Amino acid sequence: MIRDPETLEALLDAVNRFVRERLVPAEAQVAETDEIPDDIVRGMKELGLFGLTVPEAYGGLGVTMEEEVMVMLAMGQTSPCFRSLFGTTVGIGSQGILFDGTEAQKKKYLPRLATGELIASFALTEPEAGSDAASLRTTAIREGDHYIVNGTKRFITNAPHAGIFTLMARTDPEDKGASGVSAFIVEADTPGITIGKKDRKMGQRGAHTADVIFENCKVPAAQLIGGREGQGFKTAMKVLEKGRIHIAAICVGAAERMLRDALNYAVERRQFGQPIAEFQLVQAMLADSQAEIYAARCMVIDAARRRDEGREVSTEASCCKLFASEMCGRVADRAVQIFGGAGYIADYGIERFYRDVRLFRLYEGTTQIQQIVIARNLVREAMR
Ligand code: COS
Repeated sequence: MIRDPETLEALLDAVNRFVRERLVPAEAQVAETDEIPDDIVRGMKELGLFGLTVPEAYGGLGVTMEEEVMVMLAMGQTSPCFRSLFGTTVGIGSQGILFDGTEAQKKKYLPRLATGELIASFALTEPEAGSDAASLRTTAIREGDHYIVNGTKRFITNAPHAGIFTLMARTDPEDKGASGVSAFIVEADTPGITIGKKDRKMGQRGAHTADVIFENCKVPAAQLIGGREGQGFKTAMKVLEKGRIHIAAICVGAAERMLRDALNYAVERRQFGQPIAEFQLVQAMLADSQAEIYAARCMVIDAARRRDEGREVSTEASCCKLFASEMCGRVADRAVQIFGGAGYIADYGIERFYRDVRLFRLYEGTTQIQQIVIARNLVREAMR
């Protein structure tokens, strides 16, 4: 759903300009230094990117899913690390508060998230619990008006920068499954929290992940999202479901960028007396990429519209994440192939994208998890 085409167009123009003029020229530097410069972060805040999904009543732009997708298609045109900084805040980091938080929790945190003053991280994954999210072991045991949290969270995006964590922890240690899990908003400066050293990753330099270790961390009971125990796994699933459409849109944007770079290279690069773009074997790679990008783009927009209509989109969100991330991987591979030897050399940039986009098939639910979600939904429906 697009609320007002003119307002959206103005936002997209601003985002496209920002991507073109500020982010793309900074890509190599960010990859080199592993830091996003402060003036770029300021620019993101000025554009309202940190408040994209926060409702207007709490100081954000309150975009619909379709509008969010349009912004992510534009943001995807540059290094994914830039999206990662505000994307976890407007996405999985804060949506739990929005979906299931109390009014007091929304009022306390959403306005500060919307301005970018607070960065939000999503703390679900653990050393022993990734795809099997319901098996998480971090505990939050009620003692009076507090919970005592113990456990380790792993690969937590933006952990070194986070002001708050949406934390999933087991409030009922007797219940080993999903219904023993609760969600909390934990302020990062709460005593008992240690952030591990930044992970050394395959790509996406500039985006930082780390362990978050909780040792007898005393979290006020008022931080329990929605004030109800046992709802945390469902909150996490709702958050991830929406996040999958968001990430799929980023995959489409990144694939468009890689195809554009590969096409420009193919037109310039001459072999056997002609631009390599004139060879049919190269054209096949360009054509297959364009067709798959178009398919993924249509899927993502359709899923977003369905979600805006209030329809159930568990299957569609997983289809989008599965297809768009795998498609993005194929396009990255073909783009490197079209660049030939230059595709393997860092100076040309495509090698960096190839590494950066590899993560899309892994995080926020691997391809195999998306297959499981889709198949389970199909079978459940058929057996009804
Ligand atoms: N929206 C709302 N509720 C949902 C939901 C969704 N999309 N998906 C599941 N639930 C609910 C179920 O309805 C169920 O509630 P009831 O007990 O009331 O019926 C509850 O959550 C447990 O669901 P389920 O039985 O499906 O749990 P499983 O442990 O079997 O879940 C999958 C399996 C694979 C679906 C889940 O663990 C998952 O998505 N894993 C991937 C997690 C992930 O993305 N990790 C990446 C790191 S986080 S960035």
